[in-house]
Amino acid sequence: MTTHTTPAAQATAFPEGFLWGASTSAYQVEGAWDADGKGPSVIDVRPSYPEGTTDYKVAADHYHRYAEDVELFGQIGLRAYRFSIAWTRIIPDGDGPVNAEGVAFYHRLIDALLAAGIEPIVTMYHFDLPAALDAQGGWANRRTVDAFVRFAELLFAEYGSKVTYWLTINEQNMMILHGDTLGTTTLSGDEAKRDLYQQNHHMFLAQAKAMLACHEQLPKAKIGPAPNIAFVYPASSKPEDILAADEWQAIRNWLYTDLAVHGRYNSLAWAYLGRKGWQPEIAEGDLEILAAAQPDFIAFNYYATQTVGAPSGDNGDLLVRGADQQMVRGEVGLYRAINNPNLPKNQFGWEIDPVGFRTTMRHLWDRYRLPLIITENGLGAFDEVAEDGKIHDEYRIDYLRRHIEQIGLAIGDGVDVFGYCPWSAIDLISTHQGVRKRYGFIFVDRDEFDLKGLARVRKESSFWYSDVIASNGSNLS
Ligand code: BGP
Repeated sequence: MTTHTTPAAQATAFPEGFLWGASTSAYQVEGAWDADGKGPSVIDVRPSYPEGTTDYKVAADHYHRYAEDVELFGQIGLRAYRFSIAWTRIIPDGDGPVNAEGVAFYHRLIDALLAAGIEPIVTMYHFDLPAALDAQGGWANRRTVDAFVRFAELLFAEYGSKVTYWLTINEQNMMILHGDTLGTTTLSGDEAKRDLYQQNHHMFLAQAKAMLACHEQLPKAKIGPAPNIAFVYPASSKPEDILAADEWQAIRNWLYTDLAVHGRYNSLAWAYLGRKGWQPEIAEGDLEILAAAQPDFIAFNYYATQTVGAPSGDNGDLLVRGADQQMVRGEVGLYRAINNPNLPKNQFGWEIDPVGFRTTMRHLWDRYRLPLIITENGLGAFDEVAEDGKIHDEYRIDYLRRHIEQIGLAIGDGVDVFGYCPWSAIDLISTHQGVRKRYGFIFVDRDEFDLKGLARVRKESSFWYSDVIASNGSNLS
């Protein structure tokens, strides 16, 4: 449906060594939530789970089946696998004793990946804060910063001889803007928002200290942030629409990347926080630490762009349809949420915008001149096993093809992109819709209420992706 009438639409070959990969996160794929000494995370102690899913804590049981899974990743031909390490497997209460069995699990996983020729890309924290730290205030408590830095240093010491690529915090911006994976709070209104931006500041500090420690401990390693970046379009060429788009762009995107790269608060976002009375307290020395830390690359997750217009100042500025992290919500008086009439939506209401992917890459490159890696992108769908026993996910192939094409075009634009890890390597638990909403290249035979055998079956998209990888992106047919 996209027409390629864009200027300079000249794709360039993907560079040698391009990291064709796929992604998961610990709590969504591993299961074994309390096995072998693992402590509970905020995810494990949630009072309810998406869609009332039972056996949520089994997930895809990757903890017990990682060897079979890595073998399948090898068959697909993955050159990289982005996964997260569960903090509570390594340090069950977040800052106490180390759990040797948890440490050993990730050694086994990393060793299996390396033996299969797959580059491990490690996220240090993907939504699963230790529940014991949450009970002490979570990220609102500065001690969590120290706990994270200790955890990070331990990971570097344990796995640093095997892992080159490190990601600090997955989608810090989505945790702040949507909040449901952050931890518990009893606050509300402005107090809750102020607290949220204090947590945000502490996460920035934790990230900066982890980047500094990484460079000190592992001179050859590379580390970067992993926000969700969605380019923001103005609804029209009206000057007021442009201003509104700038506001949301700063608050949603640039606040996080400016801080990670330049070590300073984006000024539009800072002014917004000031008007609201939500600016965090900055302790002596914090700004120096933020400024001293430098990422080696920017990893980002991309699913959709967002479109906003000038606000009307009433509830009409809000999009009232249970907006999740990929839908623009709007903020009364600041920017109005707009349904982009030029874009189709997936069955969960997320706009599909491959060209916006190119725009997002171009802007990230232009702003920061750091190499980019895409650590999530993909299509959730209710996949079914057909009568022939196969999973015919042509819709996913179409989605991925159209996004990979845009990476080629972005490379042609001069953008340095060194990897693509779509979501997800294997079916796992969705953050919002339980088990039936699937993203994987590999089907896992279970549903919401029946664990069945958890058998693995490669989907048609995985065979297509094998050809893409084997041709280094030149064969997308
Ligand atoms: C991102 C998260 C992932 C994943 C993905 C898909 O925001 O980093 O953990 O869940 O979104 O979202 P969902 O599972 O809600 O479809």
